[in-house]
Amino acid sequence: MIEAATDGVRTTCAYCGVGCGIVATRQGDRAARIQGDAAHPANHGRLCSKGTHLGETIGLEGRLLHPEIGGKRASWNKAIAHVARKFADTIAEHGPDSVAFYVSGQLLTEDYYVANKLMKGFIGSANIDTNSRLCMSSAVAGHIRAFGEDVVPASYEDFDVAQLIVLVGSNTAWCHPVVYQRIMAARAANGTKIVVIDPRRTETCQDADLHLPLKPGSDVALMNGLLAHCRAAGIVDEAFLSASVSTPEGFWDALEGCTPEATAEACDLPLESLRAFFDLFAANPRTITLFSQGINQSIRGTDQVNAIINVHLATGRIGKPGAAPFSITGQPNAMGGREVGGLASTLASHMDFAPENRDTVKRFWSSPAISPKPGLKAVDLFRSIREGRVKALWVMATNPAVSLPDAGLVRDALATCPFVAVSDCIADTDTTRFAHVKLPATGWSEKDGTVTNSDRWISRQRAIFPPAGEARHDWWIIAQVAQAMGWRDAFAYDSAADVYREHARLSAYENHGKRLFDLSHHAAITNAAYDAMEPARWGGAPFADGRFSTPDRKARLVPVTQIALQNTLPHYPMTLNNGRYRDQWHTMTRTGLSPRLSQHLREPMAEIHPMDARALGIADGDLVTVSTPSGSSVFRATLSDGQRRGEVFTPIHWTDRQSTGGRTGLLPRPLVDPHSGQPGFKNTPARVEKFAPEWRGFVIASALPDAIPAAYATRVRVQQGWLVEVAGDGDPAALAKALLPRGERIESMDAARGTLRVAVLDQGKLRAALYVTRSGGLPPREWLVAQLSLFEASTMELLAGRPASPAPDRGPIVCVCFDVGMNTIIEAIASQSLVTVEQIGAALNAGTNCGSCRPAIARLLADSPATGEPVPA
Ligand SMILES: Nc1nc2c(c(=O)[nH]1)N[C@H]1C(S)=C(S)[C@@H](COP(=O)(O)OP(=O)(O)OC[C@H]3O[C@@H](n4cnc5c(=O)[nH]c(N)nc54)[C@H](O)[C@@H]3O)O[C@H]1N2
Ligand SMILES: Nc1nc2c(c(=O)[nH]1)N[C@H]1C(S)=C(S)[C@@H](COP(=O)(O)OP(=O)(O)OC[C@H]3O[C@@H](n4cnc5c(=O)[nH]c(N)nc54)[C@H](O)[C@@H]3O)O[C@H]1N2
Ligand code: SF4
Ligand SMILES: [Mo]
Repeated sequence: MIEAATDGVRTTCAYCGVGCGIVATRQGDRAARIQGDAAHPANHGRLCSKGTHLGETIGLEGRLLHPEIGGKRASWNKAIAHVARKFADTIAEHGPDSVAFYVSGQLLTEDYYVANKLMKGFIGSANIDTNSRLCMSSAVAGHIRAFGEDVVPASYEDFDVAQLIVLVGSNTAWCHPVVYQRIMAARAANGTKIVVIDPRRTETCQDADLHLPLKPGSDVALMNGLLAHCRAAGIVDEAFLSASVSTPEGFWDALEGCTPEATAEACDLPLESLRAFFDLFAANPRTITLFSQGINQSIRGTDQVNAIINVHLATGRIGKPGAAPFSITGQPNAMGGREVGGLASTLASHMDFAPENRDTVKRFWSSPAISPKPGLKAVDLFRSIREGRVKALWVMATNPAVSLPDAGLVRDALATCPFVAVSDCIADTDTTRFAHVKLPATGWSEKDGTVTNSDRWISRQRAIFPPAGEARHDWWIIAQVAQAMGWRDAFAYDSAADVYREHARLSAYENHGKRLFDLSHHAAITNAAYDAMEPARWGGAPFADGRFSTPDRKARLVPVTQIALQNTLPHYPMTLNNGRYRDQWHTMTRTGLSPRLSQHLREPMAEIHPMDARALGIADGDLVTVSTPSGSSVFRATLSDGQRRGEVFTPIHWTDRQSTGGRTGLLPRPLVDPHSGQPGFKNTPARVEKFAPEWRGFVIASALPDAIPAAYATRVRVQQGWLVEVAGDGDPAALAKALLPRGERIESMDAARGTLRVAVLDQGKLRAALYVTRSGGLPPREWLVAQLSLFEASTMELLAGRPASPAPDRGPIVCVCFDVGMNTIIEAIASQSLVTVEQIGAALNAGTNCGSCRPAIARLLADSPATGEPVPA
């Protein structure tokens, strides 16, 4: 039932690295109809829930509409001159390495290119790092070690012909939903086998043949065990190894102890599951191993990446249709950032800081001062700011006050840094609160340029609307500052096309086949051709000829060994794992605006195994404090046997802007991988304790003040306003006073039960309401949320928190496209004897639009007593 369109503006989704094509049809000033682009090779018309509901995030709410200096509105001329002067003065006094940019995989390639050129070629420092350091840098380091170049040797078409797809440390069903649907389609058509390797049983496991819930951080042991098994089973490709791979001395000897038994023990997995995996691997040569943050975000991330690549190289499962290691990218332009060299450790255009590359790039840019060496990586960069060595910082398109590990230290750094400029499209984020200068950037629906997705398709993002207020494109802002710093000619770009041409020329410059990344076909692209550009993939089928980007053209097997990770500490006996929710994007500055997307999971939950919960005296729905050596925060506990014992999982999305609880960003340690500098977000020693507030409750309101005075408060968007879950001590009347607007007030209080209920009406319409209890229950949220801004409910109903004749409770919303709740689905399964996801779709529409909830529906089917079959563990 996907509706795909071809008329309208053809652009690319704002969110993940799947890179789905979108057709947006403008409807009025700031509204657009969003549909999948049937002609786009990444999605063929499909969109997930986030893409489908982009329309709810393109209004002007919360936008930064004009530049600000010191919190006051300023003209662009003044703001640009101010930033240029601060940077120039700091450089003059303290040298080029005293300034830095911290940028993002959410910049377009053109923005990224100009920022990188300014810092590395003109300021002459490589202190430009990107949030991709937190995301892909271990994959980059692993690729360079194995292939001599950061190339992802896979494409989505490989899923269509693979026999086996192994998903390692990737919750694909939630984080790359359209890729997941493609995998499911391949499975339906060809019987493709699916194995998921993840400590948690996620929705990605729903249709898997096998789930290996390994001990966190034991992926090297698992892959080494697999490799040893491949050798024992005689499926090592000796011909490929001798022609195309160099094998270091002693490589195989080091794997001798990696028996299935030792591996099962190291990974804490049942031997039979492990053998089942090894057998599947041996039997299915066309294998894709897709991996993401469960692999990259570890202090052994680079070794984990090479452990996976080793298996593929040794079995010759690379450079052939349906066979490859596949590092899937997270952000919409993570790949584009790698192409321009946006990391502090790369120079430009897939070149490093080797003298010949520096010479090439310097001549190409006619630049005065090419950086002699790599710059500071993100975690070190913020440490240097904290220590006063870096004194001027420009943050673009990222929210480091939330997303870097040890956010407390990062906030100290931002607070003490003598000069901080932030380019964002949103006015008030946890990071813009530290900015001396705020620069308004155009947002997704206004931007114009290119992005590169996970499988190397370069696609256009095109504007649907003119820029909001005085917002400007990021490349323009950077080029203006560069010009004001004196580099007029080198940054005299007229358009995004102008920048793109230069970027394409650099990729081809003195390349001579040394690097696969080569856009010579676009070096002279005209403005018109750029405007009309269809998605274009670079790199063809990488390594199909068995030749790699190393000097001897051979790939490298990299010896890696499992080390014991310190996942617990004396006062922190559990391990914190964390990651993403299906319908929220990072720090929620955009998805948080969408009432529909906020329906899926309305609170930051701490998922705990029921046995651990029992031992800690925690019941489902209790509040809990999760503490680590870096900080602590309160979450709502949810018990799940899909968690390993000893582990707790929390979402990364809630920030100070939404909440006083659920702040995962405060918890991870700032420990990094030694090769890539990527933080080990995924496993942090932690302690979980019951948090017992005197009262708990919730607030619905059409508007809210910035700060909510409660020990625990987490907010999400609902139609017409906000829903805030709260808990705290003392007199809840103080909360009512702080949160509820003036108006006609109706109130009920029951001192014995400790309940307080207040509703505020304005000319008969419900404006806000508060429901608090000390020991009793609370009314369901859905009906009340639906009453906001309506005349309908009676005083009696409002105070009761439910209608006089209640409709059945739908339960938590599963399908956000058609508003179908869990209870409705469970009821339909039972009463209509439904046994397939398709039948549920036919009966209720659920799962028939974007399809993001299909794994959740499958889970409800599996759990239903009538149809259920347990998922293999
Ligand atoms: N809905 C949504 N989608 C997104 C994003 C978003 O914010 N929201 N962000 C995008 C971005 S930038 C990125 S980088 C991607 C991330 O996409 P994913 O990598 O799929 O996302 P995560 O949820 O961070 O982590 C994936 C899994 O790693 C597992 N894991 C933890 N420790 C280990 C371990 O030791 N070994 C193994 N094998 N697995 C482990 C976790 O249990 C988790 O299920 O998602 C992109 N897509
Ligand atoms: N604990 C923990 N921390 C993590 C992770 C984890 O798994 N666990 N994952 C890490 C990963 S993989 C990633 S990618 C990061 C993401 O972390 P961040 O990059 O900090 O998260 P976002 O919320 O995407 O921040 C993007 C910011 O850019 C703004 N923005 C959007 N578009 C534009 C634009 O075009 N121009 C400008 N100038 N601004 C724009 C948005 O409003 C927002 O403020 O988080 C990392 N941090
Ligand atoms: S999978 Fe979803 S979030 Fe990712 S690009 Fe496609 S529509 Fe956007
Ligand atoms: Mo990411």
